[in-house]
Amino acid sequence: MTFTRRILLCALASAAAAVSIPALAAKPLTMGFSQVGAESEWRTANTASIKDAAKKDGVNLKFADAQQKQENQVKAIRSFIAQKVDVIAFSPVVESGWETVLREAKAAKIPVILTDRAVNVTDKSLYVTFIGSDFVLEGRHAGEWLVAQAAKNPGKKYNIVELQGTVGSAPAIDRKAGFADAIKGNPALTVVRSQTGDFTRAKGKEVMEAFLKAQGKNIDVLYAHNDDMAIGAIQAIEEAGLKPGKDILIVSIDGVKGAFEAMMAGKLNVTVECNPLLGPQLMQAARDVVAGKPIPKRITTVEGIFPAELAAKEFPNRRY
Ligand code: GYE
Repeated sequence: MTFTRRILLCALASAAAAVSIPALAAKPLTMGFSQVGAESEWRTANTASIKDAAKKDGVNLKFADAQQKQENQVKAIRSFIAQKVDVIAFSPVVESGWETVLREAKAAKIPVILTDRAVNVTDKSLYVTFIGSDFVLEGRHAGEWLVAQAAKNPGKKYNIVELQGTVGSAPAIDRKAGFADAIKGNPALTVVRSQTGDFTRAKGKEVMEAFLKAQGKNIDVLYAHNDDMAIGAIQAIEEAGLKPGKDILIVSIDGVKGAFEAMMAGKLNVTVECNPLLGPQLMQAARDVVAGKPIPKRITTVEGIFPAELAAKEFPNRRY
Protein backbone atom coordinates (compact mmCIF):
# COMPACT_ATOMS: atom_id res chain seq x y z
CA MET A 1 0.00 0.00 0.00
CA THR A 2 1.36 3.42 -0.94
CA PHE A 3 1.93 6.04 1.68
CA THR A 4 -0.81 8.30 0.28
CA ARG A 5 -3.28 5.39 0.12
CA ARG A 6 -2.53 4.57 3.73
CA ILE A 7 -3.13 8.20 4.73
CA LEU A 8 -6.34 8.22 2.75
CA LEU A 9 -7.56 5.04 4.45
CA CYS A 10 -6.68 6.44 7.86
CA ALA A 11 -8.56 9.62 7.10
CA LEU A 12 -11.56 7.61 5.94
CA ALA A 13 -11.48 5.45 9.07
CA SER A 14 -11.37 8.43 11.40
CA ALA A 15 -14.12 10.16 9.45
CA ALA A 16 -16.22 7.03 9.89
CA ALA A 17 -15.44 7.01 13.61
CA ALA A 18 -16.30 10.69 13.85
CA VAL A 19 -19.68 9.91 12.34
CA SER A 20 -20.45 6.74 14.23
CA ILE A 21 -19.42 7.77 17.77
CA PRO A 22 -21.75 10.75 18.12
CA ALA A 23 -24.40 8.75 16.29
CA LEU A 24 -24.10 6.06 18.99
CA ALA A 25 -24.03 8.55 21.84
CA ALA A 26 -27.16 10.23 20.52
CA LYS A 27 -29.19 7.00 20.53
CA PRO A 28 -32.18 7.95 22.67
CA LEU A 29 -32.92 5.96 25.79
CA THR A 30 -36.18 4.04 25.53
CA MET A 31 -38.26 3.76 28.69
CA GLY A 32 -41.43 1.72 29.16
CA PHE A 33 -43.61 3.27 31.85
CA SER A 34 -46.71 1.63 33.31
CA GLN A 35 -48.90 4.15 35.13
CA VAL A 36 -51.57 3.20 37.71
CA GLY A 37 -54.38 5.09 36.00
CA ALA A 38 -55.94 8.54 36.08
CA GLU A 39 -57.80 8.25 39.37
CA SER A 40 -56.87 11.56 40.99
CA GLU A 41 -55.52 15.09 40.55
CA TRP A 42 -52.26 13.79 42.00
CA ARG A 43 -52.02 11.13 39.30
CA THR A 44 -52.71 13.65 36.51
CA ALA A 45 -49.85 15.83 37.78
CA ASN A 46 -47.59 12.78 38.11
CA THR A 47 -48.26 11.67 34.52
CA ALA A 48 -47.68 15.19 33.18
CA SER A 49 -44.39 15.41 35.10
CA ILE A 50 -43.15 12.11 33.67
CA LYS A 51 -44.15 12.95 30.09
CA ASP A 52 -42.63 16.46 30.28
CA ALA A 53 -39.37 15.22 31.78
CA ALA A 54 -39.06 12.52 29.12
CA LYS A 55 -39.60 15.08 26.37
CA LYS A 56 -37.08 17.49 27.86
CA ASP A 57 -34.48 14.73 28.24
CA GLY A 58 -35.04 13.25 24.78
CA VAL A 59 -36.17 9.96 26.31
CA ASN A 60 -38.32 7.81 24.03
CA LEU A 61 -41.21 7.10 26.42
CA LYS A 62 -43.63 4.23 25.89
CA PHE A 63 -46.47 5.10 28.25
CA ALA A 64 -49.23 2.68 29.26
CA ASP A 65 -52.23 3.51 31.49
CA ALA A 66 -53.33 0.47 33.53
CA GLN A 67 -56.73 1.85 34.59
CA GLN A 68 -56.09 0.76 38.19
CA LYS A 69 -55.69 -2.92 37.22
CA GLN A 70 -52.63 -4.97 38.14
CA GLU A 71 -53.21 -7.39 35.25
CA ASN A 72 -52.89 -4.48 32.80
CA GLN A 73 -49.60 -3.49 34.40
CA VAL A 74 -48.25 -7.04 34.11
CA LYS A 75 -49.25 -7.09 30.43
CA ALA A 76 -47.60 -3.71 29.81
CA ILE A 77 -44.35 -4.82 31.49
CA ARG A 78 -44.29 -8.02 29.41
CA SER A 79 -44.75 -6.00 26.25
CA PHE A 80 -41.89 -3.65 27.28
CA ILE A 81 -39.69 -6.72 27.77
CA ALA A 82 -40.65 -8.03 24.31
CA GLN A 83 -39.83 -4.62 22.81
CA LYS A 84 -36.40 -4.72 24.53
CA VAL A 85 -36.69 -1.25 26.07
CA ASP A 86 -33.59 0.07 27.90
CA VAL A 87 -35.37 0.55 31.20
CA ILE A 88 -38.78 -0.21 32.69
CA ALA A 89 -40.39 2.09 35.24
CA PHE A 90 -43.75 1.69 36.90
CA SER A 91 -45.97 2.79 39.74
CA PRO A 92 -47.42 -0.47 41.11
CA VAL A 93 -51.14 -0.23 41.82
CA VAL A 94 -50.87 -2.74 44.69
CA GLU A 95 -47.88 -3.97 46.70
CA SER A 96 -47.99 -7.73 46.21
CA GLY A 97 -47.90 -10.17 43.29
CA TRP A 98 -44.95 -8.80 41.31
CA GLU A 99 -42.26 -11.49 41.66
CA THR A 100 -42.94 -13.40 38.44
CA VAL A 101 -42.98 -10.48 36.02
CA LEU A 102 -40.05 -8.77 37.74
CA ARG A 103 -38.03 -11.97 37.42
CA GLU A 104 -38.83 -11.97 33.69
CA ALA A 105 -37.47 -8.41 33.39
CA LYS A 106 -34.36 -9.39 35.33
CA ALA A 107 -33.80 -12.43 33.08
CA ALA A 108 -34.04 -10.09 30.07
CA LYS A 109 -31.44 -7.83 31.80
CA ILE A 110 -33.76 -4.83 31.75
CA PRO A 111 -33.42 -2.65 34.87
CA VAL A 112 -36.65 -1.77 36.70
CA ILE A 113 -37.26 1.50 38.55
CA LEU A 114 -40.22 1.84 40.93
CA THR A 115 -41.83 5.25 41.17
CA ASP A 116 -44.38 6.54 43.66
CA ARG A 117 -45.47 3.18 45.16
CA ALA A 118 -43.43 0.30 46.54
CA VAL A 119 -43.70 -3.45 45.92
CA ASN A 120 -43.57 -6.19 48.50
CA VAL A 121 -40.84 -8.58 47.29
CA THR A 122 -38.22 -10.45 49.30
CA ASP A 123 -35.63 -10.31 46.52
CA LYS A 124 -34.68 -6.63 46.45
CA SER A 125 -32.48 -7.19 43.39
CA LEU A 126 -35.68 -7.31 41.31
CA TYR A 127 -35.63 -3.49 41.12
CA VAL A 128 -32.80 -0.97 41.09
CA THR A 129 -34.39 1.84 43.05
CA PHE A 130 -37.66 3.16 44.47
CA ILE A 131 -38.33 6.88 44.03
CA GLY A 132 -41.23 8.26 46.05
CA SER A 133 -42.72 9.54 49.27
CA ASP A 134 -42.68 8.11 52.76
CA PHE A 135 -46.40 7.29 53.11
CA VAL A 136 -46.15 6.17 56.74
CA LEU A 137 -44.75 9.57 57.60
CA GLU A 138 -47.58 11.29 55.71
CA GLY A 139 -50.17 9.32 57.71
CA ARG A 140 -48.32 10.14 60.91
CA HIS A 141 -48.33 13.85 60.06
CA ALA A 142 -52.08 13.72 59.47
CA GLY A 143 -52.57 12.01 62.86
CA GLU A 144 -50.26 14.42 64.66
CA TRP A 145 -52.20 17.38 63.34
CA LEU A 146 -55.37 15.85 64.80
CA VAL A 147 -53.74 15.08 68.15
CA ALA A 148 -52.67 18.74 68.40
CA GLN A 149 -56.18 19.85 67.45
CA ALA A 150 -57.81 17.63 70.08
CA ALA A 151 -55.44 18.94 72.74
CA LYS A 152 -57.08 22.36 72.31
CA ASN A 153 -60.43 20.92 73.48
CA PRO A 154 -59.67 18.75 76.49
CA GLY A 155 -62.43 16.31 77.37
CA LYS A 156 -64.00 16.33 73.91
CA LYS A 157 -64.23 12.95 72.17
CA TYR A 158 -63.73 12.68 68.43
CA ASN A 159 -65.31 9.98 66.29
CA ILE A 160 -63.18 9.55 63.20
CA VAL A 161 -64.22 8.03 59.88
CA GLU A 162 -61.46 6.98 57.51
CA LEU A 163 -61.58 6.84 53.72
CA GLN A 164 -58.85 4.46 52.66
CA GLY A 165 -57.08 4.44 49.31
CA THR A 166 -57.02 1.50 46.90
CA VAL A 167 -57.07 -1.81 48.79
CA GLY A 168 -53.59 -3.35 48.91
CA SER A 169 -51.80 -0.24 47.62
CA ALA A 170 -48.72 1.03 49.44
CA PRO A 171 -50.17 4.48 50.17
CA ALA A 172 -53.40 3.00 51.61
CA ILE A 173 -51.55 0.52 53.83
CA ASP A 174 -48.91 2.99 55.00
CA ARG A 175 -51.14 6.04 55.48
CA LYS A 176 -53.50 3.95 57.61
CA ALA A 177 -50.62 2.62 59.70
CA GLY A 178 -48.92 6.02 60.17
CA PHE A 179 -52.16 7.69 61.26
CA ALA A 180 -53.10 4.84 63.62
CA ASP A 181 -49.67 5.04 65.19
CA ALA A 182 -49.92 8.80 65.75
CA ILE A 183 -53.32 8.63 67.51
CA LYS A 184 -52.60 5.37 69.40
CA GLY A 185 -53.47 5.53 73.09
CA ASN A 186 -55.18 8.92 72.79
CA PRO A 187 -58.52 8.49 74.58
CA ALA A 188 -60.08 11.43 72.70
CA LEU A 189 -59.57 9.88 69.26
CA THR A 190 -61.35 6.79 67.93
CA VAL A 191 -61.66 5.52 64.38
CA VAL A 192 -65.29 4.36 64.23
CA ARG A 193 -65.44 3.41 60.54
CA SER A 194 -62.86 2.75 57.87
CA GLN A 195 -63.52 1.79 54.27
CA THR A 196 -61.92 2.16 50.85
CA GLY A 197 -62.90 4.95 48.45
CA ASP A 198 -60.33 3.78 45.87
CA PHE A 199 -58.65 7.24 45.75
CA THR A 200 -61.47 8.70 43.58
CA ARG A 201 -63.93 11.56 44.15
CA ALA A 202 -66.93 9.48 43.12
CA LYS A 203 -66.15 6.66 45.55
CA GLY A 204 -65.18 9.11 48.29
CA LYS A 205 -68.61 10.70 48.02
CA GLU A 206 -70.41 7.37 47.90
CA VAL A 207 -68.67 5.93 50.96
CA MET A 208 -69.06 9.17 52.94
CA GLU A 209 -72.82 9.00 52.25
CA ALA A 210 -72.83 5.50 53.72
CA PHE A 211 -70.81 6.68 56.76
CA LEU A 212 -73.30 9.52 57.35
CA LYS A 213 -76.22 7.16 57.07
CA ALA A 214 -74.73 4.71 59.55
CA GLN A 215 -73.37 7.23 62.04
CA GLY A 216 -75.88 10.05 61.79
CA LYS A 217 -74.33 13.16 63.33
CA ASN A 218 -71.81 11.15 65.30
CA ILE A 219 -68.89 11.96 63.06
CA ASP A 220 -66.39 14.58 64.20
CA VAL A 221 -63.48 13.94 61.86
CA LEU A 222 -62.90 12.60 58.37
CA TYR A 223 -59.42 11.30 57.58
CA ALA A 224 -59.10 10.75 53.82
CA HIS A 225 -56.04 9.06 52.30
CA ASN A 226 -56.16 11.56 49.43
CA ASP A 227 -57.61 14.95 48.56
CA ASP A 228 -59.90 13.66 45.81
CA MET A 229 -61.81 11.40 48.22
CA ALA A 230 -61.99 14.31 50.70
CA ILE A 231 -63.43 16.55 47.98
CA GLY A 232 -66.03 13.91 47.07
CA ALA A 233 -66.87 13.51 50.76
CA ILE A 234 -67.27 17.28 51.19
CA GLN A 235 -70.12 17.12 48.69
CA ALA A 236 -71.77 14.30 50.61
CA ILE A 237 -71.43 16.23 53.88
CA GLU A 238 -72.99 19.35 52.36
CA GLU A 239 -75.81 17.35 50.85
CA ALA A 240 -76.49 15.95 54.32
CA GLY A 241 -76.95 19.52 55.56
CA LEU A 242 -73.69 19.65 57.53
CA LYS A 243 -70.73 22.03 57.27
CA PRO A 244 -67.50 20.37 56.10
CA GLY A 245 -64.47 21.80 57.91
CA LYS A 246 -66.65 22.89 60.85
CA ASP A 247 -69.20 20.23 61.86
CA ILE A 248 -66.76 17.63 60.61
CA LEU A 249 -63.01 18.33 60.62
CA ILE A 250 -61.34 17.10 57.44
CA VAL A 251 -57.75 15.91 57.24
CA SER A 252 -56.38 14.67 53.93
CA ILE A 253 -53.23 13.97 51.95
CA ASP A 254 -51.68 15.09 48.63
CA GLY A 255 -51.79 18.89 48.67
CA VAL A 256 -53.28 19.31 45.18
CA LYS A 257 -54.81 22.59 44.04
CA GLY A 258 -58.35 21.30 44.62
CA ALA A 259 -57.50 20.84 48.31
CA PHE A 260 -56.14 24.38 48.57
CA GLU A 261 -59.34 25.71 47.02
CA ALA A 262 -61.40 23.70 49.51
CA MET A 263 -59.27 25.04 52.38
CA MET A 264 -59.69 28.62 51.18
CA ALA A 265 -63.46 28.03 51.12
CA GLY A 266 -63.23 26.81 54.74
CA LYS A 267 -64.30 23.26 53.85
CA LEU A 268 -61.05 21.35 54.47
CA ASN A 269 -58.83 21.76 57.53
CA VAL A 270 -55.43 20.41 56.52
CA THR A 271 -53.65 18.58 53.72
CA VAL A 272 -50.35 16.75 54.04
CA GLU A 273 -48.24 17.20 50.94
CA CYS A 274 -47.30 14.30 48.68
CA ASN A 275 -45.18 15.42 45.76
CA PRO A 276 -46.19 13.95 42.35
CA LEU A 277 -43.49 15.75 40.34
CA LEU A 278 -41.22 12.73 40.07
CA GLY A 279 -40.42 12.99 36.34
CA PRO A 280 -37.03 14.73 36.50
CA GLN A 281 -35.71 12.37 39.23
CA LEU A 282 -36.95 9.38 37.27
CA MET A 283 -35.19 10.41 34.04
CA GLN A 284 -31.97 11.12 35.95
CA ALA A 285 -32.10 7.72 37.64
CA ALA A 286 -32.81 5.99 34.31
CA ARG A 287 -29.81 7.65 32.65
CA ASP A 288 -27.55 6.74 35.56
CA VAL A 289 -28.71 3.12 35.64
CA VAL A 290 -28.24 2.64 31.91
CA ALA A 291 -24.77 4.27 32.15
CA GLY A 292 -23.87 1.75 34.85
CA LYS A 293 -23.55 4.35 37.61
CA PRO A 294 -24.47 3.28 41.15
CA ILE A 295 -27.69 4.85 42.46
CA PRO A 296 -29.31 4.73 45.91
CA LYS A 297 -31.87 1.98 46.51
CA ARG A 298 -34.33 4.50 47.95
CA ILE A 299 -34.88 8.09 46.76
CA THR A 300 -37.32 9.91 49.07
CA THR A 301 -39.16 13.13 48.28
CA VAL A 302 -39.29 15.99 50.78
CA GLU A 303 -42.77 17.25 51.68
CA GLY A 304 -44.66 19.78 53.83
CA ILE A 305 -47.93 20.10 55.73
CA PHE A 306 -50.46 22.79 54.89
CA PRO A 307 -53.17 23.74 57.37
CA ALA A 308 -56.07 25.90 56.11
CA GLU A 309 -54.54 29.04 57.72
CA LEU A 310 -51.67 28.90 55.21
CA ALA A 311 -53.77 28.00 52.15
CA ALA A 312 -54.32 31.46 50.63
CA LYS A 313 -50.68 32.48 51.10
CA GLU A 314 -49.37 29.20 49.66
CA PHE A 315 -51.86 28.77 46.79
CA PRO A 316 -49.98 30.89 44.19
CA ASN A 317 -46.85 28.75 44.74
CA ARG A 318 -48.58 25.43 44.08
CA ARG A 319 -47.48 23.63 40.91
CA TYR A 320 -50.07 20.83 40.96
O1 GYE B 1 -51.89 10.07 47.03
C1 GYE B 1 -53.41 9.45 45.33
C2 GYE B 1 -53.19 8.68 44.09
O2 GYE B 1 -49.72 6.74 45.03
C3 GYE B 1 -49.13 8.70 46.19
O3 GYE B 1 -52.23 7.72 44.45
C4 GYE B 1 -50.03 8.07 45.20
C5 GYE B 1 -51.49 8.21 45.53
C6 GYE B 1 -51.99 9.61 45.74
O4 GYE B 1 -54.31 8.22 43.51
O5 GYE B 1 -54.08 10.66 45.10
